[in-house]
Amino acid sequence: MKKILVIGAAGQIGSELVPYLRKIYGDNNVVATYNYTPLPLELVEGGPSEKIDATQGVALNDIVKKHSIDTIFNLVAVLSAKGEANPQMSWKINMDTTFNCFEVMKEIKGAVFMPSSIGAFGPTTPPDHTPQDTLMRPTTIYGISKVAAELLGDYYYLKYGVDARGLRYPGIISNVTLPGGGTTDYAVEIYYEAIKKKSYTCNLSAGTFLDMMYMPDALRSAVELMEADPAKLVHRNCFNVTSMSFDPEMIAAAIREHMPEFRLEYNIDPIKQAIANSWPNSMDDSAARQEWGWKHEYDLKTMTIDMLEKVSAKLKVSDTR
Ligand code: AKB
Repeated sequence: MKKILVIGAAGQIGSELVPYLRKIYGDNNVVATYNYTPLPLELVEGGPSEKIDATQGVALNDIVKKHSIDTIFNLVAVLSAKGEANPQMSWKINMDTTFNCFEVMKEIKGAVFMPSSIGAFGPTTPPDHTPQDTLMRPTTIYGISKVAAELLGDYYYLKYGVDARGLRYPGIISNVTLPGGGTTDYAVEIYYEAIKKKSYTCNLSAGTFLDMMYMPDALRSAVELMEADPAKLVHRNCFNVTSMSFDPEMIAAAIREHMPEFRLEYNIDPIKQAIANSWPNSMDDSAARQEWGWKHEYDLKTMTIDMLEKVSAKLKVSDTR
């Protein structure tokens, strides 16, 4: 059985990935770590946890040894928009953590899951059906750190035998933990505001198409990639994966199917808009589909039904507290 360390377990993906992994691999085999943001109680009570600053290699090494870890899921990242506010801090956190994960796992030839992003692409990348292997010259510090991390993953695999694998995630939409500091965050906020106010002011313009994915597909894709037969992997770091591509008008129309009075307005954030304009409209993820059988389950319609139901229930619960 794998012994897994999840770094960044309090974040949007980590807070759902930890219980998902614990169900598959056993509660005691998945160690949840956090640094500044405390873990939700459910994660603390559900299995082992540690507070750690993963930018410190010695501290990370100690935790890996203490729990006999053989696999790391590294979810620490300062996202795209937040990164532009403090590029130096973003680079340090994103890169030091990534580098330390690979360094620590090189001794034991362990495995590292590293999420990359649509943010790894840039304005010179072909924007439609963006190929798996293509020009990658991102213009954000986040994107630059993602490309560097992808290359490091291949390097540590080739040079040291670290089983490094990763996905280029699109915007992830979820109803448990809010994202923070991303360019695609609007696609989560819109559901919360629709339920609270029946209207939303979007900071990206109509016609801004971006790839997106619902959290259940994001969790499943990470595990399926890490369980994939290595002999079948032509690529490793990292695979394009997507479930849908839409613009703000399309997500608003999907919400209006259930809430005809929903209103969408715009107040463009120039920094986020410039970032979104530099990213693909839609990725080609056929390499993931061919090499390890990736298949999305949720589309815009089915995700919207589930989001409206789950977020409504969540907001009703918090209203009565
Ligand atoms: C962001 O918007 O920065 C992230 C991402 C697409 O990587 N959600």
